[in-house]
Amino acid sequence: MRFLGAPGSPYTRKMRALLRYRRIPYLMIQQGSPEAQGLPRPRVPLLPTFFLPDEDGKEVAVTDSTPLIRRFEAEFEGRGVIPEDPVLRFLDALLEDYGDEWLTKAMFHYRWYYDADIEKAGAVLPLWHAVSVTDEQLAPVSKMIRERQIGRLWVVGSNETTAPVIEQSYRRFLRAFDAHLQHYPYLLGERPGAGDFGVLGQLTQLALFDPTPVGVTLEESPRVYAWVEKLEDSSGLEPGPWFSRDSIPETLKALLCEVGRVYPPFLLANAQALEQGAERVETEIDGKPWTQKPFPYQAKCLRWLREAHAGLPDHDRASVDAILAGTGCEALFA
Ligand SMILES: N[C@@H](CCC(=O)N[C@@H](CS)C(=O)NCC(=O)O)C(=O)O
Repeated sequence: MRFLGAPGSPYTRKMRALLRYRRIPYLMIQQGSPEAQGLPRPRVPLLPTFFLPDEDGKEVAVTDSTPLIRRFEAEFEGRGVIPEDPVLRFLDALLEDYGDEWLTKAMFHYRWYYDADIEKAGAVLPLWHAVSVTDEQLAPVSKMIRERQIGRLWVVGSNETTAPVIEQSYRRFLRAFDAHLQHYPYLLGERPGAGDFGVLGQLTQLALFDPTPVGVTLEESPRVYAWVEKLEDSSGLEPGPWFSRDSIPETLKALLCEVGRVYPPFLLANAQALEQGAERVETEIDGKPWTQKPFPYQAKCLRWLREAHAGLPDHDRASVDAILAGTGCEALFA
């Protein structure tokens, strides 16, 4: 299995950690390296890009970690990350989506909002492409990357209005996750699910790389920091059981409350803005104003979550609804 990736890409780290845990052998080709030349290109260039056979056995470029995890689940036996119980499977998908689509706001925001983070990322990111460049060669590339990425902050909705919402939600997430980890090693019990890898991907940057959120993480939860480094290579882990649907602990419900506090209001307002062809999403999240350009991909995320919810057998959906009742997540399916 070959893929193109970079250490500063949270979705690369998500998938690399997944492959390690699943004991699927891989080659990671570094973005910008000589080995990366001549590789097939995906329609939308995103990291990580996997190179996998299509129906005719021809190697093609494939992106998007969430469906890739499902594909690998079917193609490789053992150490699966998708729970068999449809109720747990649904919770896992919701948590993965929150990691991928909400925590990424914190990740991108912190990296390109404060000077110390901009400085570090601008200096280090281009060096991952080629370590042996001169400082003279590096300087203009760092400048270009900084300007380009700061210019993209709007994509995730980071701006002066939303900064406090993003930052407070990251702190609350850390506290809720810390409380959970005091009793259970993973989101859904004794084994990591796709949701753990979604959250992990963003945390490899927030907890380990960017100075401002690294500081926040250590202040709020050294435990979360430790969890990230541990899960990143869990090839040696012998996993235990998932939670049972009838014994979802309070600490997981508290995490779902944090998800429900911020993510559904965003998804719903985003979808509505797109439907109405509005220029901006204007809403309130956590009692504070939120404004950003609509994000079409996240309208798809809402649709997928709704399809998964609607596709549950009635008694399973009732169990999911009972677990989500009062968390705020139920608003997604109202
Ligand atoms: N939904 C995709 C998101 C992947 C993604 O957004 N990757 C980022 C880097 S972490 C990217 O390639 N952005 C475009 C760029 O940097 O040019 C996934 O789950 O794989």
